[in-house]
Amino acid sequence: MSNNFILYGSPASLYTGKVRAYLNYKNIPFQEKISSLKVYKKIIIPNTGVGMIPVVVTPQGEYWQDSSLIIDHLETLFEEKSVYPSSPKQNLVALLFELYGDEWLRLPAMHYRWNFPADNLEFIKQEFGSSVAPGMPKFVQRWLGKKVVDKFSGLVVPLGITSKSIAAIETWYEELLLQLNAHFAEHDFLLGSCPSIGDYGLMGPLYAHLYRDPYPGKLMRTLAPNVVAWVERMNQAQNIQGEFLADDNIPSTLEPILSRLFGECWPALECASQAIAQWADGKDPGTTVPRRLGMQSFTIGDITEQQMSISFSQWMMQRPLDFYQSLPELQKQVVDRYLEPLGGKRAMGFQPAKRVELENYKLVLGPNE
Ligand SMILES: N[C@@H](CCC(=O)N[C@@H](CS)C(=O)NCC(=O)O)C(=O)O
Repeated sequence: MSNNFILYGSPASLYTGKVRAYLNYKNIPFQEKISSLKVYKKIIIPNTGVGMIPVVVTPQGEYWQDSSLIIDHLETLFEEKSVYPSSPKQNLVALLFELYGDEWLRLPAMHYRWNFPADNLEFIKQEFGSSVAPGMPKFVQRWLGKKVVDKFSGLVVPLGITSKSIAAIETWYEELLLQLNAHFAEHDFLLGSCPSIGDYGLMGPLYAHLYRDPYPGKLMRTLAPNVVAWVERMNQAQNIQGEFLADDNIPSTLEPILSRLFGECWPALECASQAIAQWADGKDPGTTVPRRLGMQSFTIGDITEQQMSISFSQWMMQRPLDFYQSLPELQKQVVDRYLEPLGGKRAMGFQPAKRVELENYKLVLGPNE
């Protein structure tokens, strides 16, 4: 039996980019295999029951899906160079950035991939075509690629990326690029000279869509060369032996980013959580939660728009909340003093009315409190 892990995914996939960079950093022996239609049919769906990537298969033949779970499982097997800082503020901030990358940077990622067809569409069709049907004739790839294009581009408006919100999304994303550019002028990674789980969260959208796709790639290279350098560092971190900043320090360059996280992303997460609570009324623990639960409002800058309520977001939100709740009182007070001016103290007091869990690759209602 091979000692290698297998990563099933594709170059254009957001969450595959997160896991691939992590596997490289940790020097975990792995082989990447394209998640072609055949692989979905013969391997991914029969073994996980869901049509999602990335999937990691262990040398023992276990299947793992969900980028955060994959990383957490691997952290227990490969303890060196942990991506979880051991000090409270840094670990919380790392988990918040992971959440931001996974759940909120989807907006610019999807906008810049799908709303610039003159620059992107041919590239992306080809990418999808060659992932879905590698080795097949070009006309088959184009036909199958178009089906995947239709599926994902069809999500743009339901995600809330509309003529009303696009200007605000672009203004916010350009501001974020400049803020990260200033940050990476001083630091190699978010929290020092080695990557944390927060870097991996950001890496998904900032690599697969916003660095690789032609239009946003140009934008990133123009506005934020230090972010480009960080993306490249993230993908080639095999030999990095850095450390997190001393004394639980958080660079001040991250503060404006965290303020917008708490001001804009967090209220949307709370809405998603309320949608679960409403839906869950009278249902038993263990019941599968639908992936989408109606529509909800969200605000970016001075624009309020509607988007579908994504139930999985609450699972991501529980990660920083659980960590915060697990802190001893004295550490909580230190963290609170840091979070208060950023709007994060109130946010950390939020308690989902119904918890969710991942069971057999699906989101289910957690046990009653
Ligand atoms: N939370 C999951 C999200 C995975 C995910 O949404 N993957 C995308 C590709 S990047 C996918 O497979 N989407 C298919 C679908 O949503 O049906 C993770 O972190 O692994």
